Amino acid sequence: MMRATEQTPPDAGADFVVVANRLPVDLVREKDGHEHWKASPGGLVTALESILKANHGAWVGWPGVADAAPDPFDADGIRLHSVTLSAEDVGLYYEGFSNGTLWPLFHDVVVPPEYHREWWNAYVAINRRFAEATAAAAATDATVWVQDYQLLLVPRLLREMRPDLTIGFFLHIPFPPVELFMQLPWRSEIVEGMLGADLVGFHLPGGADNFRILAHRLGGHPSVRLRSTRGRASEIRVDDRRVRVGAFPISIDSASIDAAARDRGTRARAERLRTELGSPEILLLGVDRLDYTKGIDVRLRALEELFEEGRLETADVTLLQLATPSRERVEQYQIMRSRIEESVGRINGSFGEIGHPVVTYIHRPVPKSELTAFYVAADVMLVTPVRDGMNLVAKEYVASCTDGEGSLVLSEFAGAAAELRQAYLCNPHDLEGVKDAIMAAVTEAEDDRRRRMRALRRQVLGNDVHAWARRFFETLDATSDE
Ligand code: ADQ
Repeated sequence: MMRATEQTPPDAGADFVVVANRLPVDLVREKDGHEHWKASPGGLVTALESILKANHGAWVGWPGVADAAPDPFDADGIRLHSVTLSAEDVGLYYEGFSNGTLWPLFHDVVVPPEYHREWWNAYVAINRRFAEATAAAAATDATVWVQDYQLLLVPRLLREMRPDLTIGFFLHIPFPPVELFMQLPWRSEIVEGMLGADLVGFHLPGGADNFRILAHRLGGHPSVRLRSTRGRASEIRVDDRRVRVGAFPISIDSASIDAAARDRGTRARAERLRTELGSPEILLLGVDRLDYTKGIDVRLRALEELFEEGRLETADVTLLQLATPSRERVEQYQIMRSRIEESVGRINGSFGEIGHPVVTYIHRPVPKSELTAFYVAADVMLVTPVRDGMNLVAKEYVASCTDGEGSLVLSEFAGAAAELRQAYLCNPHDLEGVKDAIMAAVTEAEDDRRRRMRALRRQVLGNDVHAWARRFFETLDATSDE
């Protein structure tokens, strides 16, 4: 990887800069052909909004449309700087290296990662483009927070361009075991890229441990040394710098979801929804991006067998599965989508009645307010990923169970399982175990179910996304002060 050249800070840069693959906006095209940018509030925006506004904050990212090159503009009080990507860039850097190589590799190789040099070359070039845009947007001594697996090289590139900056990096997906990571032809470059940050954060201590070992083996600096854990994050010495490494489990805006779930309109919508679904005795719910890591197939197979074995009565039970379209041009996603849709068809063909499918499948995104009503309506939430960094859906469901009713079936392979110990935990590779967890969630005595939900709600309401961001920044500040 070529070294980047040092740059002079801009005169009027931002003191705090978030760098993420996507800007928090969508391009909206009106019926009359008029186009405009609309803020798309995700979890990260919610977490960082107050810090961004209080610190002349800026956000650097791709606006989500090939070749779009808007000048810097403001959305909801945040300055947005676009990184322009051509359709070819998107194919190679985003769909290719990010989602065809890193995503499956970091999710325990659930589908085979592909290693292509042209994908890698594009990834390097585009990471450099993000680093340059950030260097141009950040004021002297600013703090920069780089997000996720699409930008693993940015911390180092940015440090070479702008040694004055304090740089944090957070990975939203799992960091894989050493033996799997070692498959990557560009493993040293990736680890060195991440080591450019002052603080490298993961959801779980396991990911942080994997990274520490790899940094030691592949860091490429003769002086990479590990120090014993102190407090929240342990440190790695890279030449004369210290890099902190730690676990920061992300969360949700629990209070606002709790409030939305208590809203009268939401509750009325939840009631109507149950009626529209044929007033089932038990409503099971799945909410996912349509992704092969999410284990939608696992829960469909479990349900099919429970029906076949007569452990669940089809007259009593309905599954509502919401699956947001995702990465539709990546081949593995097309294969998975047709498999899932085939299963839904098979289950309804075998067990549904006219006017009463046992699985209702919606392949569209749902507005947030509607989603909360779905959570409120559900009796049992099924979260069965084969691998997931955290899984916010599990936490959103818990925050929506304001009356203390509702059961969460949760895969042990979701990061959320480390905190949500009172869920009905299951191993998604053990189909009998998944079936037993669903049955326990459906049949356990009400007192026990409520006791579990109380514990889950204490966890989720007591640890929200604001606390997550605060913990990360306090640790980052402490690192740069030293
Ligand atoms: P994701 O893989 O996208 O995130 P998740 O954490 O569940 O997974 O977040 C999905 C978000 O999209 C949730 O806020 C959910 O409400 C929303 N969503 C999902 N399906 C939807 C639908 N049909 N309609 C509307 N909204 C829908 C990545 C990692 C996760 C990690 C997060 C945050 O893969 O492991 O938890 O980042 O770090």
